Amino acid sequence: MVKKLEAKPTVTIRGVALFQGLLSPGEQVRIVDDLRDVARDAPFFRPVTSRGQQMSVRMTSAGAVGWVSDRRGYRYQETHPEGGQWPPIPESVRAVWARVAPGARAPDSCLVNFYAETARMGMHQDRDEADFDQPVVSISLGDDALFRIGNLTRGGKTESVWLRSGDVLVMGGAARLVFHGIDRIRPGSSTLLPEGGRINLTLRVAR
Ligand code: MD3
Ligand code: FE
Repeated sequence: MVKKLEAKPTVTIRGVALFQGLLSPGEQVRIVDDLRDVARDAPFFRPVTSRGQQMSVRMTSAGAVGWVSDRRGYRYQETHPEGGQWPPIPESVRAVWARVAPGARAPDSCLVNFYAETARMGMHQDRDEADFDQPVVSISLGDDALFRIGNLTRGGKTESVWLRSGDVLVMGGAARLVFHGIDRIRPGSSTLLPEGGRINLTLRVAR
């Protein structure tokens, strides 16, 4: 029996495919180790919105382009805000994309979001990418997070689900442009990150 390479979602919520427990503890540790190297080359920064508000989530990126936000607005760019290129997307991370989005183009951007105890992310759409036919893949690591999914326009009824370390989400098709956010994390719910908190990776075809 060979190791299964393609995965099936455990549940689908409003078109978002959730693969619960897809990553083994060993795979999660390997990804976190690889992210330490990413953060050494491309340190986490605190983005500022175009309205001048600091976001509570800290971010960095890997890949040809990274997502940045400052008073000039949101965009993907080839350099870290402090200068220099982004490090390559680790193989341990690209392997997850291959398992859950085998037909898609290769990702050229991996956004790394770090949530300390009180960090959150308001409801928004991901629409800075060039090709909405390509999926977005999210990997949850560390503490549990309450993920909220809404509609194709702001407002209306929403549904929530707790994301746990090792869970993977795939946003494709009609779900690609749905509003979504993170209401809160559950501090102390995972021992993966020695200092606590949560890391979310979002793999994208940005260009
Ligand atoms: C649904 N991140 O970085 S990941 C983001 O947990 C972002 O850090 C959240 O939203 C986080 O933009 C949620 C799950 C996710 C990511 C992208 C999506 C859900 C999505 C794009 C479209 C629809
Ligand atoms: Fe998003």
